[in-house]
Amino acid sequence: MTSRNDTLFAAAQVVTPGGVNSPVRAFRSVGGTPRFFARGSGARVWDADGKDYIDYVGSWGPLILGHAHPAVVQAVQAAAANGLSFGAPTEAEVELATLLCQRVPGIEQVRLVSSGTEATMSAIRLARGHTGRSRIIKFEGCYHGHADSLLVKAGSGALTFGNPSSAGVPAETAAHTLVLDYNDTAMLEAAFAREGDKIACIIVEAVAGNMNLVAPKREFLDACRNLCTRHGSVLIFDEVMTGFRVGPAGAQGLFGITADLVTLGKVIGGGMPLGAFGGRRDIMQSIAPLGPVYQAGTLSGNPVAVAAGLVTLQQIAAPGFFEQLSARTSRLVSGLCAAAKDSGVVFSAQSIGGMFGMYFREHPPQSYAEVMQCDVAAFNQFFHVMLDDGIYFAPSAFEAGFVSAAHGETEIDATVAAARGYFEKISSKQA
Ligand code: HOZ
Repeated sequence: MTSRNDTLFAAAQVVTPGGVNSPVRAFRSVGGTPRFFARGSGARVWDADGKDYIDYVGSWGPLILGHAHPAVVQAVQAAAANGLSFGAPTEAEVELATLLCQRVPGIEQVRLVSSGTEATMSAIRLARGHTGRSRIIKFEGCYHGHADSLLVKAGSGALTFGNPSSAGVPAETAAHTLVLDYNDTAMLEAAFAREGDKIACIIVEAVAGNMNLVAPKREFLDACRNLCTRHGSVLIFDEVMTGFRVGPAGAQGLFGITADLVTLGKVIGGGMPLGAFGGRRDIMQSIAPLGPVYQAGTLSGNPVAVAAGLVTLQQIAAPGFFEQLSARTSRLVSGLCAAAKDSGVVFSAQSIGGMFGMYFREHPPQSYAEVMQCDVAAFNQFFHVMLDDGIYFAPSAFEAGFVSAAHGETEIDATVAAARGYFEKISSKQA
């Protein structure tokens, strides 16, 4: 019998390229029909056929409180009742900007935008405008949204679908982007030795989360910081994914390194479209209307999105919030690893705060090259068995997963039990 998901997917493909509004949703690398979701509550989502799943995608990171958290829904409803958009300043924007300045290391001034892509694209322009240089450094497998200069050897859907360097990006634009290996300090030092005076900025995911999860080496992040300082380049930490996710002060707080500019998105909008970039005051003052770097947006600082973001940031400031989120995420990861080990399945996993990576490989990868050694076919099989069992992981071997505060031990243990059942089954088949 054709499911409602199949019917909707067929209809969607007629009117939308690939049937989806963002490629990572399309299930193309894992195969099968994407689930069309009708509703979500807490840690669970329900698809168009009424089947429910424990959700580890969380809208790709924003839903740190889980789906339809009552306080967020109430704040959104109240804000909407007062008007959806003004295209003029509001008091709540000042409150959110103040909170970001207080909680994110190095942010002295911040500008609100509508997405993570806008934040990174604007931060790059600002770094170039501020330094008067064109060259930027990014790392292979890191994804910073879909602006032209950043779609070079990118991660996320670009990597999943085998087009890490997008068509449609002029060679002249890509030529200004120098792509280096993540976690390769020697390569980074050599690049600065060669052309440090031409480099406007480094943009880096301080914990890479768009080629699955790759933890940074301490010396690599230190080198990013020190080389930028020495050569007058701007260090941009892309914390769209890690901000308020790996800890209360993001990756900067976790590693004790302060970037010059930080980009934010996902959690700061609590599920609504909101991004931000901020950092050193002297750099931020180059932005219009104060300076010559132009940046704008009709819906920037949208009051409904800001209301969702504000209440989310208030909720996650509760004492013990991150300790509990981290403990739950590491319970998931250690449960999965133990289940695989007991069955002799080649598998590893790790977590940082509320995000995690799973790898069909003996050890967590430390580089893009090691990520590419993961067994994608094994992941795809695992993904589908879990999906049938009501567990929704990201439909790609190259994405990080997310746990929310709504994931209790019940959900985590049910997930581990389902994985254990699968691992035991495949190991008995192999025996
Ligand atoms: N940045 C998200 C995780 N890789 C994906 C969002 C999207 O591309 O739809």
